[in-house]
Amino acid sequence: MEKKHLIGTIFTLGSLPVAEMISGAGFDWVMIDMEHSVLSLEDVQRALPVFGNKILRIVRVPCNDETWIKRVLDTGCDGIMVPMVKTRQDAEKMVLASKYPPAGQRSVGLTRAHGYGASFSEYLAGANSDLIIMAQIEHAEGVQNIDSILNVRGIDAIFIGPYDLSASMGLPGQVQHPEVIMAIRNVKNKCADAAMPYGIFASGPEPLRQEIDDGCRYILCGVDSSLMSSSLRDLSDRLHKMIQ
Ligand code: 3PY
Ligand code: MG
Repeated sequence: MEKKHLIGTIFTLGSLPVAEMISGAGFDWVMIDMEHSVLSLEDVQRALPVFGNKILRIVRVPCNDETWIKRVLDTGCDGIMVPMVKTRQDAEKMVLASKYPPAGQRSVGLTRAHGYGASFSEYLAGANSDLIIMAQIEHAEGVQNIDSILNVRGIDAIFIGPYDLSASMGLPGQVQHPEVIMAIRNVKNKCADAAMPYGIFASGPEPLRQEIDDGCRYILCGVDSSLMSSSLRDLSDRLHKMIQ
């Protein structure tokens, strides 16, 4: 039976053992973040086989750009997340860059995604339907234009970014502010009406209880670097207390 909720976390460190740890920890998906990290395309391509194919590997591209989208898809990831989709035009642009003709304008290469040639025809035949194309709604303008964005064919999921959304509303970091919560609720309701799967990020698990109850499909929690940093600080604090 297909899972209703997919749990994931964010990979930014580029370390192959960290990729192995994330996929071994039982997550359903990972967001490999090229927007807020120093990850190179080579880092991403090296990490993909280490994650393996039991975990859905979605790469967040640095921006809504045709060149980035084609190069990232050519690494052989399972899909992309495009930040800051604010208008119908933004949504159309990302879909055109993500789909091979006739649905779009993705250029045809011969890369890791195509098994370096061995699975060229199969990849071309399946890419438009199999790859997961996520649009991030994380700006007040995107919330305002959600109806027209949802009308663009070829988007597989909406991903809500509470941090950028709160910043665009003049409330940076205040992701629990009632106005931010109301804007998020609006997007969630529209997604539900359009039968569009959606996802959301939280830095820790607590607020995600509600999201699970509300039907969120792509649950995203934590960032590898901050998980490691907070465990290290916690360990150090506890040891310091013992020697006082
Ligand atoms: C945000 O909250 O802005 C995000 O992009 C989370 O991934
Ligand atoms: Mg963001």
